[in-house]
Amino acid sequence: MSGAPSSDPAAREVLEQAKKRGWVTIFQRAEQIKPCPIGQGGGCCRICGMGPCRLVGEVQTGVCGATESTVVARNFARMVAAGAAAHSDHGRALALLLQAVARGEIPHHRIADERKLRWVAELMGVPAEGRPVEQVAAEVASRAIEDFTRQRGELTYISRAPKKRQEVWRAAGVVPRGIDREISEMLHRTTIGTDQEAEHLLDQAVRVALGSGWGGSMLATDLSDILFGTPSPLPAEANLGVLRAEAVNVVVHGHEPLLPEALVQVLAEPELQAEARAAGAEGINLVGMCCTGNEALMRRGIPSAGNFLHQELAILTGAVDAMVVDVQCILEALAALAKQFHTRLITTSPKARITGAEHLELSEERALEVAREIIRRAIAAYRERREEVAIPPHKAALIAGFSHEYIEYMLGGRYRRSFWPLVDNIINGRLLGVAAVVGCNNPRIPQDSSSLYAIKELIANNVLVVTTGCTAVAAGKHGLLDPAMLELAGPGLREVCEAVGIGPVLHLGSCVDNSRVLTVLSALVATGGLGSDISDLPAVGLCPEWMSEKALEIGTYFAGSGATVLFGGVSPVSGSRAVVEIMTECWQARYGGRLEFVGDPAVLVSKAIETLHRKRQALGIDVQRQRVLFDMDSRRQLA
Ligand code: NFS
Repeated sequence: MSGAPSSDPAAREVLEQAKKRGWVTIFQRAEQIKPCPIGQGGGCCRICGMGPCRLVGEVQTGVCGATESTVVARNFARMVAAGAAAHSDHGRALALLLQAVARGEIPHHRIADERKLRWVAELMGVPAEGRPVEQVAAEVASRAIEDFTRQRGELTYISRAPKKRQEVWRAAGVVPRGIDREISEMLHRTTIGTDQEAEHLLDQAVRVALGSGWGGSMLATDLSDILFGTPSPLPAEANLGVLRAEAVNVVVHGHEPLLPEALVQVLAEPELQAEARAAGAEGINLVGMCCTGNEALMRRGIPSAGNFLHQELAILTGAVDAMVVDVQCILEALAALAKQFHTRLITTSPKARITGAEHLELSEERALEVAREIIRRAIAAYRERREEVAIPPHKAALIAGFSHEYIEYMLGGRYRRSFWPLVDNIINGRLLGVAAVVGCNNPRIPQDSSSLYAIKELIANNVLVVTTGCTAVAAGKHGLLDPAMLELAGPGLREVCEAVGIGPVLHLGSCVDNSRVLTVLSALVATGGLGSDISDLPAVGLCPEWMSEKALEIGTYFAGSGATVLFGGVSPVSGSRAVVEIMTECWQARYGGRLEFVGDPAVLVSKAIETLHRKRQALGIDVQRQRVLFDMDSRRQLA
């Protein structure tokens, strides 16, 4: 990769402008602030008032005597707990929303997918047959809420994992009890002078993460589907080019699906449209960003303006009239930046405010009212536009909306939903395996570069790729979610995709929707033919450009679920060789999965492909196919 900050031409164009105008973005701040190498590798302990203790050189322990492995494991475990708290709190919000809807407290809201509700009820052991939908919904909501607060016993959805996997967890003592209990216990155990054995701490990190993956996140996915509809494929577009100079542009950014759903509902109201036209605009253009963007994209085909590193860039186009945010991954810098433009930055969550932003609190009952008010504020801002509008013309067509239900249906047909065609094509060698390429942007890595490189190499080597979060948006912006991209796929993958009628890269949703990947993996095991546990499957997880604590939590639950997980970028545990060994060798022995940090994207991909071959060998299905190696020419063509 050259020294360019982004592999996205839209980003490069806006950054070029920003440089001329003296606007500062995350890209410059990342250059100015050099990360502390000790903290970066997890070796700085600041959990009490005797430190911070930086374990470096001669300093082998903290003031309390905490060793390198304890400090590094503790720091990692706390990051996992924070990530799990974020994703699970998102799930909790939906459980409470479902409860309110079931009680009739939100008249404008209906259950969108009754079939999914009844399926979830069955999984939870809630009797559904012949009962009114509200009753079933109320009980499902209570069961979901119980999963957060349970003190003893096992998380409900543990039963969705393969039997063998459940036994692995029971043997290791890591079956989550209640989602909140595990997070809270993790915080307790990482306080000064409590749990002081790295392996023991990291087992609890696995337990916390499983509580999110098979609990908070999986509930978030299921309950969103019930409340707003289960996604199925639809066409859309992605990148800054989805902003429209002549329209009132509202960017909805953050994570929770409630607001974009409300905005979609009111968007077409004649009064609002008339008000927009009276302000001189051609209409109202709603676009998404980050994971809220993914939610709206998956269910409503709302275009995505970009991923994590695009949030400031969108404002810099001068075309954003309102940027509405709720929780997670929202840059505080947006507040100061929006002030330099006419853009209204509006916070909507009772959990998150930003100094300098307008706050307009969203509650379930008032969702539509708030949505209208947001649009009105955007229209008012449109009248105040003062900077020249310069929208880079880049956008790509894509197909999004692959729920696991749809994948099963698409593979097997309407009347015989089945994962067998996928399993069969893995066994016969047309497909080498399946990879989930997920995660963030990180300004320390040229935007999207590692993710795109990994995806392209994998599909060229006949690996079916599923993607979520900001990586999914990266894939979308660069055309990789367009089925026409089949030309980049290896011959086996191409054949399978053509037969089924899909592209080689499937967008599965936002980051909580990584739980859809867990569901697909469990379904592959249940189909038979590829072993008896997730750890047997020729499947890998890659997170090439991680940045958030949530990414670490996702990686940990996949590793704890038996998958080989490879992260790019820097390692937050490089400060302790012992911790690195626990998360690779020990976890491999205990969970059949591992979490490894690999800086170099080429090594990352090689390791992923090696893993798939190794799994195939163990299953006795490995036919040696030549690895497609990219020479410089083909790389340039891809770029
Ligand atoms: Ni995931 Fe979504 Fe993006 Fe990373 Fe942030 S938006 S929850 S954490 S940056 S993928």
